[in-house]
Amino acid sequence: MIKPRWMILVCFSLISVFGTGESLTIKSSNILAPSSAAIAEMNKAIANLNATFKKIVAQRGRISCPCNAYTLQACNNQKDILNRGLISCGSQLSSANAQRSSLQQQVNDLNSQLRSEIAQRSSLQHEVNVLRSQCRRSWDGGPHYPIGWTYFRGSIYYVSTTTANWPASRNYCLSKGADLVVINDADENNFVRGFNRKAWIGLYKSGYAWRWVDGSILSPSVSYWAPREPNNLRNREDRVELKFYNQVRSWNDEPWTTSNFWICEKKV
Ligand code: 2F8
Ligand code: CA
Repeated sequence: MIKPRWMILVCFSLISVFGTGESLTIKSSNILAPSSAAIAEMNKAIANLNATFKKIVAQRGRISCPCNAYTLQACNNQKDILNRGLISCGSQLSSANAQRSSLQQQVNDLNSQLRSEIAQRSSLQHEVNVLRSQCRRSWDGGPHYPIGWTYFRGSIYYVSTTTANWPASRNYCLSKGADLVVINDADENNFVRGFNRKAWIGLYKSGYAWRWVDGSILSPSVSYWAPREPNNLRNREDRVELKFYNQVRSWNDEPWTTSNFWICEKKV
């Protein structure tokens, strides 16, 4: 049988365990970012509480109260203290269990968030790789045009920044794998007029006809001579310039020796 004096000591030491509840307090840093260490800490606290609970129950079972009315009262008081300890211990246990569940939930949530972010990163990485390879392909062999060349309807066009006679102009274009521009319709004529330059085009006199540099004969329905042109002034005008770029009827015949800007065209 345990003496009431010892009981009081045992009870006070047990109650001091429950007094402030500090041993159960979870650091806010752990709650914000729960880790397996935080869960382990909770499990330890819960195990301690369970052990304490069992100890109190065992101590209470071992109390055997004497018949003396005075000591009986003291003994019952100790029993009350132990019972209150049990109640406090039980409620702290449930609170610790609830905190552990909440922490576990946070760990689960964070893990699933992590998994989803890893999957998202992998998908983005894949996208980056695809774009990189597309860029590389485009840079290596895709449709990229040299600086100064402008794309229009399947061709690229270049307007010179210096001037030269007609054959020298044509040679420049040929050296670039292009030729002087061949104007096939009104849209293309309007496009080249948009360069706002008096410039050589790929049209020249061939016998009595006008011929494009691609070998085709000028069609009267697709010609844009300026009024009163071609006039073959002084009987020496055998090449064509786009002269009046502000108007649809913009062409003029000129001697090949005239120094002009020029327009190259290259099919792409
Ligand atoms: O330089 C030749 C050029 O001279 C004139 O234009 C300034 C002629 N224009 C007219 O006669 C209306 C062009 O036909 C000629 O090519
Ligand atoms: Ca003329």
